[in-house]
Amino acid sequence: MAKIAIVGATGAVGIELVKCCHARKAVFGDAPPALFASARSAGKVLEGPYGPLTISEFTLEAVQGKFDYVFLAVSGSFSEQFAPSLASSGCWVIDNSSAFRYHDTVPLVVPEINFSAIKAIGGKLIANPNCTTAIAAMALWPIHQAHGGIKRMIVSTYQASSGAGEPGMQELLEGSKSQLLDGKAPVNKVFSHPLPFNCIPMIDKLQGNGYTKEEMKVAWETRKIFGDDGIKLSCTAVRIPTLRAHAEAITLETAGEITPASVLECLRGKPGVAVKDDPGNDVYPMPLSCSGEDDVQVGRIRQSEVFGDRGVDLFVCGDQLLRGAALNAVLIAEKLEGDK
Ligand code: 11C
Repeated sequence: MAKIAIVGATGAVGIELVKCCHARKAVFGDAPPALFASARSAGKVLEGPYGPLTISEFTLEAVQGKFDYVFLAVSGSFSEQFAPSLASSGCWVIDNSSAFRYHDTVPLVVPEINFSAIKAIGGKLIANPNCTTAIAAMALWPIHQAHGGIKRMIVSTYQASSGAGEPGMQELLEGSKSQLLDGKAPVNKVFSHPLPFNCIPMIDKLQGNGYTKEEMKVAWETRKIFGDDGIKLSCTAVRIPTLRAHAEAITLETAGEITPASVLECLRGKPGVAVKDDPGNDVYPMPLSCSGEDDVQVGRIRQSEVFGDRGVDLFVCGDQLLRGAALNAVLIAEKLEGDK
């Protein structure tokens, strides 16, 4: 029976972490995870698949050394402050923030791809990737392996409001309602512009090279997860008015020859990947059809007009809160539990 703590349990990712643990009761046991959040949320009751669970205030003393797995769904600064002490107290700490993703001493893990990095790097702190990276990586890794490696990629993202957490989703819903029901322009506080009926081509902070941090995360993290610093990747990240699934259009060039058929062959049967590629019958990945689903969907696979027999274009979609956050983290813990 694994002892699990979820810190940041009241947020959109925290709530999905509870559901993902419950769905794996056969692995972790029947006991519910202990839920922690800020003093403001302490005492609140969270309704979920285990029944009502009361949130406790997070303190280092309440958590360190007391759990097998601690999932952090908190800010980067919170993780920076507490994750190392929690990990050195003997808990496995799986951190959803970007605080440690680029540290050489911390593995950045998509369990189907580079679980072995945990043992290779050592330590008990594990970083969970950015959602946009994790979703694309599920589709790209089999292609990378089967075609002599991906050399270059151009990624354009269509990112859901859930990337900004529950407040982002609420702002989209409230803004859409106020426009449609009252004819009032949507108000924006979470996003830098109104999101309903709009798209915003700027996610996270601008970097010195003109890209945003979200765009650079996709490049930095893909290279680290794939263990290949040679991959060239250029990304444009765009927020669109969807609720909880990110979509990505990807053009890639491989070292070896590649065809839509060879892509289908390498993707078929891969855990966590669902091929949705029958455009003649309107079957392709979409945010609505992958919301609430564990699998990342891949489709619209076609030979690239730019890279010829060394390139394809494809479209990928995944639930931002699941593969992009909670599910990936819980699958890491599930594999660690299986490794015992
Ligand atoms: C978004 N990808 O859609 C971001 C959210 O690095 O974990 C996740 C940020 C991160 O806004």
